[in-house]
Amino acid sequence: MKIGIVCYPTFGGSGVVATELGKELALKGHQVHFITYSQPARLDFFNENLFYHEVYIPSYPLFQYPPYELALASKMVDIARFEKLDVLHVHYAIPHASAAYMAKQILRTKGIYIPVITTLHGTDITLVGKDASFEPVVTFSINQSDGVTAVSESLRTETYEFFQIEKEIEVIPNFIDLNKFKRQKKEHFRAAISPNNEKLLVHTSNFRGVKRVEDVIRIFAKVREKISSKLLLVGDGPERPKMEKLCREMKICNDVRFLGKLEAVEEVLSIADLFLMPSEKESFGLAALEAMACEVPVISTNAGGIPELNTHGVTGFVSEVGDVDDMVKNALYILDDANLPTFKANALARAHVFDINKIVPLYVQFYQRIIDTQLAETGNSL
Ligand code: GMT
Repeated sequence: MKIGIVCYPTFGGSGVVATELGKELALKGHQVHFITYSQPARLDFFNENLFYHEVYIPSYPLFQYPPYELALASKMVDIARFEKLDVLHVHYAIPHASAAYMAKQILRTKGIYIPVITTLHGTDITLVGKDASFEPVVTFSINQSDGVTAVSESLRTETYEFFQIEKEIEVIPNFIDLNKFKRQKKEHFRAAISPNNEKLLVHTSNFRGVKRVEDVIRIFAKVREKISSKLLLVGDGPERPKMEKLCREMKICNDVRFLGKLEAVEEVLSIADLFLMPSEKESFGLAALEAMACEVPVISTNAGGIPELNTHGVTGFVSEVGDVDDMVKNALYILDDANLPTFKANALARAHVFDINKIVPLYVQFYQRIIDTQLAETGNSL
């Protein structure tokens, strides 16, 4: 199959999922063409089936806002036409689904029929997409997609609740490469970070408001009063300066490390005892799955799709958004040496449900179904 993948090239969840999906499809013999504005962060190896096409946006003094969507649609037309793509798979509705709709219409005028599949990732529905500035376009472009997937049941439900969607939405959950994300022996690293065998709590995110990093720090400060522990914060984003200030005010800087953006997150997760995800919104919680694959139990909220991943009382605990005290109580329970090994083993077992080898074939089957449906329809109309 020849597949065009459109995504954000950043470290964010949707870009990571799209890139890992493309890499795996290429390894399985499919030809994959990434179309985006810069090299995807995790597109880090050579394979004869992988191609990357950069979207170039010409600048002109008239443009206060350079029209990325138009440049993207033109690039999709070009690649679909000349590479003879079988399917175009766009990740994150805004603006990829509407740009794909435009590309599809242009291709039709040239007698080329290419099915478009849109994968909804979260904030494209739960936050940004709901804004009146985008809602009509998001609704239209989802309905115009030939296939639609969502990364959790919760996101599927929320999409139907908020938007007038006529399409069937298929849930294909996110996945994990268990060969990459596995607990590695990093004793020297652990000894350097927690020299007195303090417990290690970890949080990774893009430090945006919805992640509630302040709750991470407040949970940690209270846990630290009961158990000697350290906190590692991976990632960067708009909330970071405020969080650094908070740590200084709380006088806990000696036990908190801001590590910034890291490629090898699995190395940090390999020395962790507990992962904190107190998010206000989270359609799936890929960062928690990465932690679980490294045998790290999860303290999270019950927001969005997280409970579909983090099983309460088994792989960790889920609490109401903002209930810091409950999350502290649960964290202390897990960190008890009598409980920790069981939670670690359960977290790993649950991660296996989302094994890349089980989930990626679901996408291939979905592509084939949508391609066959479209062939039947266009075949009939020709
Ligand atoms: O969390 C973010 O802000 C990044 C965002 C993205 O689209 O890059 O992540 C969303 O997609 C991920 C991959 O499907 C999910 O694991 C995240 O839960 C989801 N984030 C939210 O819903 C806030």
